[in-house]
Amino acid sequence: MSTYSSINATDLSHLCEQIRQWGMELGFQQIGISDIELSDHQQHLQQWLAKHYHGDMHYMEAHGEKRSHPELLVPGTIRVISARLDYLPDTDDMQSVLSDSKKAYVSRYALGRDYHKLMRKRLAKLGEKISSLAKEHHHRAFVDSAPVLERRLAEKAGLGWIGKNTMLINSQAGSWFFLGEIYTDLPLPADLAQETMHCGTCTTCLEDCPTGAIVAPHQVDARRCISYLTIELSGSIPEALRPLMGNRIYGCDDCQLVCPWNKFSSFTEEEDFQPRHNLQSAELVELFQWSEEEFLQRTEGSAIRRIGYESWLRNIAVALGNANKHASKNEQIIQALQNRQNHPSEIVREHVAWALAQHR
Ligand code: B12
Repeated sequence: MSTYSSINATDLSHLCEQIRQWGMELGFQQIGISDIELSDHQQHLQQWLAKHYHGDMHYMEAHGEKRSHPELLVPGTIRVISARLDYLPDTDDMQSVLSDSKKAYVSRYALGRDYHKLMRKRLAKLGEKISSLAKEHHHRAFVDSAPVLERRLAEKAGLGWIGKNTMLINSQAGSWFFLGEIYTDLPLPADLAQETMHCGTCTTCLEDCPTGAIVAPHQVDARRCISYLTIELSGSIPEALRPLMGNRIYGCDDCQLVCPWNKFSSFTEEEDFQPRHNLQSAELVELFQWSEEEFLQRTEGSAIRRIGYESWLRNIAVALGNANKHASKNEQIIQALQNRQNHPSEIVREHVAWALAQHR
């Protein structure tokens, strides 16, 4: 890029070191830099779309080649700075919540404040700091929402490998982290890409996925994934999948929980990611009783709010249908479901009727 003809290689490698240091100061655990060549994964993405694994997530097919061509999304982009932010809060044992069918399992990334804003703000700050040294620097920060192939970019930046569960896995930090990026027109030296995958012969995630959504190594059929069913899908959850969802009411962590690499993960110290309203181990019945007002108030600033009250009740109804089927003492559950039998939403009524039928 001619704009930077005045910056020499030494300046650029010094700038890279600065970027890493600023990244750590801003609370990221790791920063890596990659070029923008993504054509091999463009093919994977195309095949995934062709098989309709994206279900109703039409945004996944809506941007042409922008996802695999960063320079089409932000003209002039030649490098991507990827950042890792660990999110796992130090909560009760996750397995014990999952195996207590009266409790609600909320995926660990969603227990506290929504990560999007927090991360984008920090990336924007990092971008500003870079501009203070490279004056004509053009950049844009992304977290999740834009057509960006985040995991492949992070893999290329040396942050980990894409595992069989499709998560980006880091050999020292597991996979309980978010990714975010800065697209830049600075010709920064790229880091060494992660070339090797360390899943070996392990297929635990494929075997333990409750709904069999990991249909082959590195391929998730989102239409079966509990994360998709509880968060992305609006409307009716396919009946055949409901009994397999257990008590997972928002997202699912099973493919990370069983991953042996997660024994190397660390808990986050971010105040914003600490659980609110006891969501790490709340009772299903209690959450099902929240009014719409309570839902809106208690999920303020949380990612959960985006699914809306109707999907919230729908998801909990399914979990209540799966709760404690074999025990005789489930009156409290049946009562809670009956109280919602005449809810104005047809979706809620249908899932409540299904749940009640499970207890008959
Ligand atoms: C759409 C989406 C979903 C969908 C679809 C998931 C999926 N696997 O695609 C749903 C709603 C199901 C979902 C769920 C979750 N998601 Co999500 N999701 C995304 C999003 C927006 C796009 C992902 C994407 O591009 N999918 C397209 C497919 C084709 O890509 P892929 O599955 O990753 O497959 C890649 C490889 O496996 C490879 N590949 C594909 N086929 C083949 C075949 C072979 C043979 C080989 C070798 C390779 C290969 O190429 C693909 C492209 O690189 C990203 C953010 C972003 N903009 O990137 C977040 C993101 C991936 N999600 C994230 C998270 C945290 C989750 C959940 C853990 C949330 C939860 N607890 O419920 C679950 C995990 C489920 C899972 N195992 O993926 C994080 C992941 C961080 C990390 N450490 O990897 C991201 C990066 C968001 C973020 N900014 O942090 N998600």
